Amino acid sequence: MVKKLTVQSAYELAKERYAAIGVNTDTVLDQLQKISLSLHCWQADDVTGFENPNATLSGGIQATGNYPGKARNMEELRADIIKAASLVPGQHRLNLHAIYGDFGGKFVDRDQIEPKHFESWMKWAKENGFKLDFNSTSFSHPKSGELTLGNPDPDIRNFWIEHTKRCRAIAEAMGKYQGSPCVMNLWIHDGSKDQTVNRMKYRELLKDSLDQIFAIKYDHMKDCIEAKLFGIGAESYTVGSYDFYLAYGAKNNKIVTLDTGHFHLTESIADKISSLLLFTPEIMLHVSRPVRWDSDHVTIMNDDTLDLAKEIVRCNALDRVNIGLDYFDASINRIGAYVIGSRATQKCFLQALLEPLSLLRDYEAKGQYFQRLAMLEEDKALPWNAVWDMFCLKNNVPVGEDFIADIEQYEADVTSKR
Ligand code: RNT
Ligand code: ZN
Repeated sequence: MVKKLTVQSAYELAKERYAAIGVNTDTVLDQLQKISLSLHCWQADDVTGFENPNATLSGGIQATGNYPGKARNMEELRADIIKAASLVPGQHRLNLHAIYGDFGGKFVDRDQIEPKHFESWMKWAKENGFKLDFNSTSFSHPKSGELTLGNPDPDIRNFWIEHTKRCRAIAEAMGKYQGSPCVMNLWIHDGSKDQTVNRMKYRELLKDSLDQIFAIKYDHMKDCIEAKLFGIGAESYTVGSYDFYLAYGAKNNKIVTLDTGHFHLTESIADKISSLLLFTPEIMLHVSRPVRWDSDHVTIMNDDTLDLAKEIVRCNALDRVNIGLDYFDASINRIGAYVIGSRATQKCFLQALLEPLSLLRDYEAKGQYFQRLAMLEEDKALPWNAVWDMFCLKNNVPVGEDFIADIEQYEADVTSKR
């Protein structure tokens, strides 16, 4: 166990070290405290949901691995989320997908869902200190096929329009109930495996579907639209591409969701932040880790995530960026996966907040580029970890690697018995 006294004295030294370059670590701790992550409920059960326990995941996404202990029902999923959140410092949100409704053991089709199917979630969330976010679910359904909101078949397209409209109404009910806007993300997998000669047609249909879906104005929810590059089995064309949603969002004042796995692998997501913020109201992030493709590996504290966090802080945009996580690894302890990814994301934001920005900007203004680069390099090795440990200590969660033992214990007591 990391000793409290060790954390406190290391923090005092770090505080002094950062003060020398004009950074107040106490202020940074307060800023970090205000950053809420939106934890994705679907990490606990490999994106299965409660519509049908034998559902197979479709829509070009995959959770690979077969680690024992996956949550099999709502009770287990809720318990796992509470456990994960107890090991992550701070107050966080929970991101639900439409297939996670409380359907009371009955089959409720997607064009029939209502706020009442999420009432128990709303109450549970309130009791446990979470605010809810929401997602429509177009995948893993007999009507999913290759095309949903972009489908030329009016029956199928209308089914999904109805589903998505209902999801917005549910998000509105959640937002009202919890007194904090519910952020609703719309992602569809529409695309085609091989070359299509109708790129325009499906996009026209999607645009029209979105116009219909967004016709009602709500006050307690926020709409996000998530683009993608390709999916498994939909490699040649994606109807909802980045250009498509960027243009739609800029024109219709909608939030564009940036999933860090949805771009060419060498593309910088960080560089998109400032451009988007000039033309769209806010940003929704799906923080993930693509390994060679949109593999949804557990988020870690890598350069991509650090760059993203730094860019958001440098844009002074923390209040305009909603930070959601989106990965699903079924090959390791799933609660551990939540905790690693959440804490890694927070560590990135912490380092971003600790950056000696005014000093760096001063160098830049004076054309002192050697000094700027030197400081950026030195910054990497400053004792941010002592500030992180203090943040964990203050929040009463395990410091450093101590959370490993907690997860092992939960595995021995709970998940291994499933
Ligand atoms: C898929 C998208 C989408 C999903 C979730 C489950 O590539 O990233 O956000 O991961 O809706
Ligand atoms: Zn995503």
